[in-house]
Amino acid sequence: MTYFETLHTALINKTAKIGVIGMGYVGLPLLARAGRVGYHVIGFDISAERNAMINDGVSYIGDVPSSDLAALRADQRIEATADFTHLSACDVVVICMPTPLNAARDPDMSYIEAATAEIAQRLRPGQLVILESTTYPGTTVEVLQPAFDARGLAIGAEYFLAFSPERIDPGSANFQVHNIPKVVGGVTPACTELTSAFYTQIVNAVTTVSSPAAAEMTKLFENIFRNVNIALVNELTMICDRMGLNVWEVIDAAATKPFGFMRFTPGPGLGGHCIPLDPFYLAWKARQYDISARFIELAGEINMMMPRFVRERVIQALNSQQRSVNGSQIVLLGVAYKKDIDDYRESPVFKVMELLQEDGATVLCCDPHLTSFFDHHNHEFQTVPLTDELLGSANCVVIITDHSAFDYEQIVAQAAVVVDTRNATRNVTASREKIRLL
Ligand code: SAJ
Repeated sequence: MTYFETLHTALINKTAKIGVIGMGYVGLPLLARAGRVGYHVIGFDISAERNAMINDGVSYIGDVPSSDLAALRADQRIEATADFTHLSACDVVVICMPTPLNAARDPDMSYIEAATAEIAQRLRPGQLVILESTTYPGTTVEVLQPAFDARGLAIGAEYFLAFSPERIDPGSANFQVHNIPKVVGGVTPACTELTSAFYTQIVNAVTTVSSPAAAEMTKLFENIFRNVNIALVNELTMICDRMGLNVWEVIDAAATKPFGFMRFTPGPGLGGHCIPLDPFYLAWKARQYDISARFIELAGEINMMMPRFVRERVIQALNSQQRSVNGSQIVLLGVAYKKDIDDYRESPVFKVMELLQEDGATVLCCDPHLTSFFDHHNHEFQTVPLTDELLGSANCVVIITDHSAFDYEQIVAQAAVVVDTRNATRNVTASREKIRLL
């Protein structure tokens, strides 16, 4: 039998051993799902703490219950290690490593390069390598393939390589690994077919495309679509402000259109580990083809204007109380980058806090999902509990994140004035004169 036939059979009958590099919010759910459908899965992470928790059947990712890990451990289907020599035992190796931006806001490929080097050292005939990390078109063929080809194996015959973007939406109640369709692009048709055969065992729909670059571009397109549409509604907010129009009324009215429209809402800025960052992976690569991704650059500029727009709203709100920002106490409600989660990466709260502090305000933060948080300089901030006393002592309250746990009736009743960047108070009827929407 050929290496292709051997691996294809092992993928279908679940005797293939799977390796997943990176036990984060993408890798751990994938490890658990692959184990659940019957594969033996080895998770690779440099964190001894994460590996120990997985091997003890204890989860640290909300989407993966500890009970699932414990059951998989009891069945000896999963294990975690920092020993990358075990990669040689894996028939499939999936890379789920971070792809952040560096200080110059260019792609930081160091995690991918490190994983590639570990795999290349141990690459053997019959292995399939899949990159899932969001990255610029060309990464799989330009960064991974040369390292693997250097081992002297023939791609598509002796080893196999593909890209399949992760689409995990942390904390989503409706979409988990098994019901998020997968896009697959292999370097050769055999690579595509084996990768499709693998994911067909673990997700409910697989779409194949003609190359890894097409799959890499697909993922960026998905997230750039969101980024530019959020920027559009943020720009509309600033225009409506000048015209004295209520942008939320306009959005609600536009959303009555049953086709050809998709609702996005303004906010204090763009947070998260995907949407603000992914577009710059494409902009960076496009420049190498002498084309500027103007939409992406413009969207980034507009989204980055929102914290200052919030500051303007606060100035207006305090002005209505005959107060200056300087010397005021301002309470920010919400640190997380979106509602009902504790993730605050790239959260706009940091820029809003910085601007108000520069104006001389004392700023306190409440977030029911966080007791403390760190800024980019690794300074730790403690959040404060939301109480009537705190609200009453504030000269202005700003809703940054529309967590469901907040009692918006209480907030409006107790606060002197509220700047609501999410229209979270839409259902509050009393004291509406205290509310300033974006
Ligand atoms: N935001 C707005 N207005 C909107 C939507 C979002 O200001 O109309 C802000 C959010 O407050 C947040 C940022 O944009 O600060 C990003 O929000 P997001 O809803 O896009 O959430 P993310 O960053 O968790 O995006 C993830 C992405 N998932 C993957 O990349 C696999 C994205 O593709 C999903 O569409 C999104 O989750 C989702 O729908 O929840």
